[in-house]
Amino acid sequence: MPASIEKQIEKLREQLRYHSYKYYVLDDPDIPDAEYDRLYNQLVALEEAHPELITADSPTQRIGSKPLTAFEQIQHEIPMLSLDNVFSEDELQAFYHRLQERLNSHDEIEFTAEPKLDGLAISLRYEKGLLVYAATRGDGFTGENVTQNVRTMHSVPLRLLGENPPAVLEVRGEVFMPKAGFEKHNKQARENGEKEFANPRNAAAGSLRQLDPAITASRPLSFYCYGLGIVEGRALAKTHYQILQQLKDFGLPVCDEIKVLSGINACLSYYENLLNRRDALSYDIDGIVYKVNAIELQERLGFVSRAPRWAIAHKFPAQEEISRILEVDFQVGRTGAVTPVARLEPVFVGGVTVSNATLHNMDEIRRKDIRVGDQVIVRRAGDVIPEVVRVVPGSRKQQLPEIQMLTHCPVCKSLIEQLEGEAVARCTGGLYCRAQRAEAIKHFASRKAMDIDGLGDKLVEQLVEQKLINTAADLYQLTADTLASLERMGNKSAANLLAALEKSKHPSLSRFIYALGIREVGESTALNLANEFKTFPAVQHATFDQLIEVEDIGPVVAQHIVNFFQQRHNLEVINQLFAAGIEVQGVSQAISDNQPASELSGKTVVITGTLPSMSRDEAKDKLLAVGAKVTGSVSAKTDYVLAGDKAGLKLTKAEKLGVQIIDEDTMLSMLSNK
Ligand code: D41
Repeated sequence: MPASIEKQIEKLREQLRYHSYKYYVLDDPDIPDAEYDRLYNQLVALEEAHPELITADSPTQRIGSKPLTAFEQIQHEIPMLSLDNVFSEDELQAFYHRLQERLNSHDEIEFTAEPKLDGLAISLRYEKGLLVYAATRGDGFTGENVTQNVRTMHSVPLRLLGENPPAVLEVRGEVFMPKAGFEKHNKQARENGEKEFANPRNAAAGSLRQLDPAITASRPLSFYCYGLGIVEGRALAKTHYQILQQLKDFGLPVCDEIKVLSGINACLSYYENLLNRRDALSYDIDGIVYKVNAIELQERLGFVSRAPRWAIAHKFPAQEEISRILEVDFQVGRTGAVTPVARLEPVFVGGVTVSNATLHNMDEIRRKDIRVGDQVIVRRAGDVIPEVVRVVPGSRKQQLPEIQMLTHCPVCKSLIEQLEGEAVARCTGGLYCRAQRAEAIKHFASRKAMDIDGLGDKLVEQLVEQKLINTAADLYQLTADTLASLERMGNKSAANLLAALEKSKHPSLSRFIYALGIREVGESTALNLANEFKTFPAVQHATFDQLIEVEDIGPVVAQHIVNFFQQRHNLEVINQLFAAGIEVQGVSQAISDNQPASELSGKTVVITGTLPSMSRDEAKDKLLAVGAKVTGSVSAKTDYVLAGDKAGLKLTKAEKLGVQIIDEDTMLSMLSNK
């Protein structure tokens, strides 16, 4: 056996341990993952060629053991204590005063403050620097041997780093599942129809108590140390904080939020600070643990029953509580989304009393099988809207009917639509629905839509709130007096706004379509529609089959368009807009383009017969381009009939009604006349 192979193997192991430490403990990797993998694979190859050189502490030996049939019991040589709790500032003050009394001193006491991780407590035993076992806390005296599982966790070193770790070192800490891993695991479980974890704490416990270590290895578990058990062979530092730093130097992970603080006020500000940042942390915490920092003082203070006198957990308000669903209502948001909302028996959760919680959408209600009358777990985390997490298992004592989505909007009575594959149901009331009005009008007035200068969001909200407008069409009924009576609106701005409204009355077809705020009809879809259908009535009456032929329009958008124009309310608003003097320019234009004006702009023209130099379609395009309307039949509203060869009935009718008849040449010269 060449000595160099052994050396090579040992060197690779050292490198891998060091890089794991940088990555998992210091969160500061030196090398990219791919380089780590390369080193790892080199080691695997060497060990395969020389299996006699494999040792249990090799980085390749994290997984490999066979599933167990049961967990062995392990006695903790030094019991794992429990922690007393306080829930308020007053209780914390009382704790502090007890300490001062016992220590017979009025000096400020120094503490470490650490986040209280929501996971599972374990004890790791290292002998001569090697991990010999890992045990759960159990009842504090006897736990379960979970060594196989803990070995799969990359943040737990199989061999300690540094020159002289104690001959025996027991390290206590918390195993937890970071939020991201928890979410990911639950998403996968949901997709595979498997059971989800109720919270990260259950996830950590469930993952660690697997008989098959391969399952544990697939779970994203982390670990932070917070204390010691037995230490033999050498003394560690004299304060809790310094000891944690020593553990970190041995390659063990320590939470980097841990701070040394002096006195109670510093503890309270640490608490407030972390409570505010709770949601931003990558792991769940349920409070703060304060520990007297000096080991000497800890020893003087000692224990009561099973908890140390020198430590206390200051709990955060619970983010989950149990309540009951009294009723389910539906709310319409500003975009028309219809959201089921649970009315609850009031419950104190996350620091406030909650009596409403979102149920998100019908899919969520079905998935969680929530019914009126159920006992449920309500969650309020930070500033997030309270939600119903799930039904309390086994709490339903009688059959309850399923919750049904409404068919019509509770605000405007328009049809509610829910498209295939979409979770969100929506009110189709658009411009008409009071819940959506302000948003719809803001959109209508916006720069890329009707471009009404001076009609900002604030003003729209004011107008809607004071019921001065109900729909976009009402904008055109506003008077100088009404406007001038508004807050922060002088005569001058009122006049400017009226002028802007007047100016907006001749939108291009694409702008007008866009301005209607049809779901998923943005600028470019509006332009495609205008290009395809040329006139507003053609768009309005387009069938589903015609619509899906248009560039970039699929069945979903086509259905939105059809639904929009089927709503009587929407048609009313559109008619009011026309009645108010909106004249849609009859052809597609890029939204920023201006229409060239001509003598024929805005006129209604009927084309008949064969034209000498162009097809009827070409003539139509020319007319539409200047904003003329081209219709199919002659009536009293027709301004001109463009007649070519073999013009038949339409010409006769025009003569009868006295409609002016023009030929191609006349049309061409009129087109360029302003
Ligand atoms: O983060 C924690 N969950 C945590 C738990 C912590 N940061 N410190 C702790 N310190 C102790 C003492 C003071 C008894 C060593 C603890 C726990 N105990 C603990 N975890 C579960 C039971 C007790």
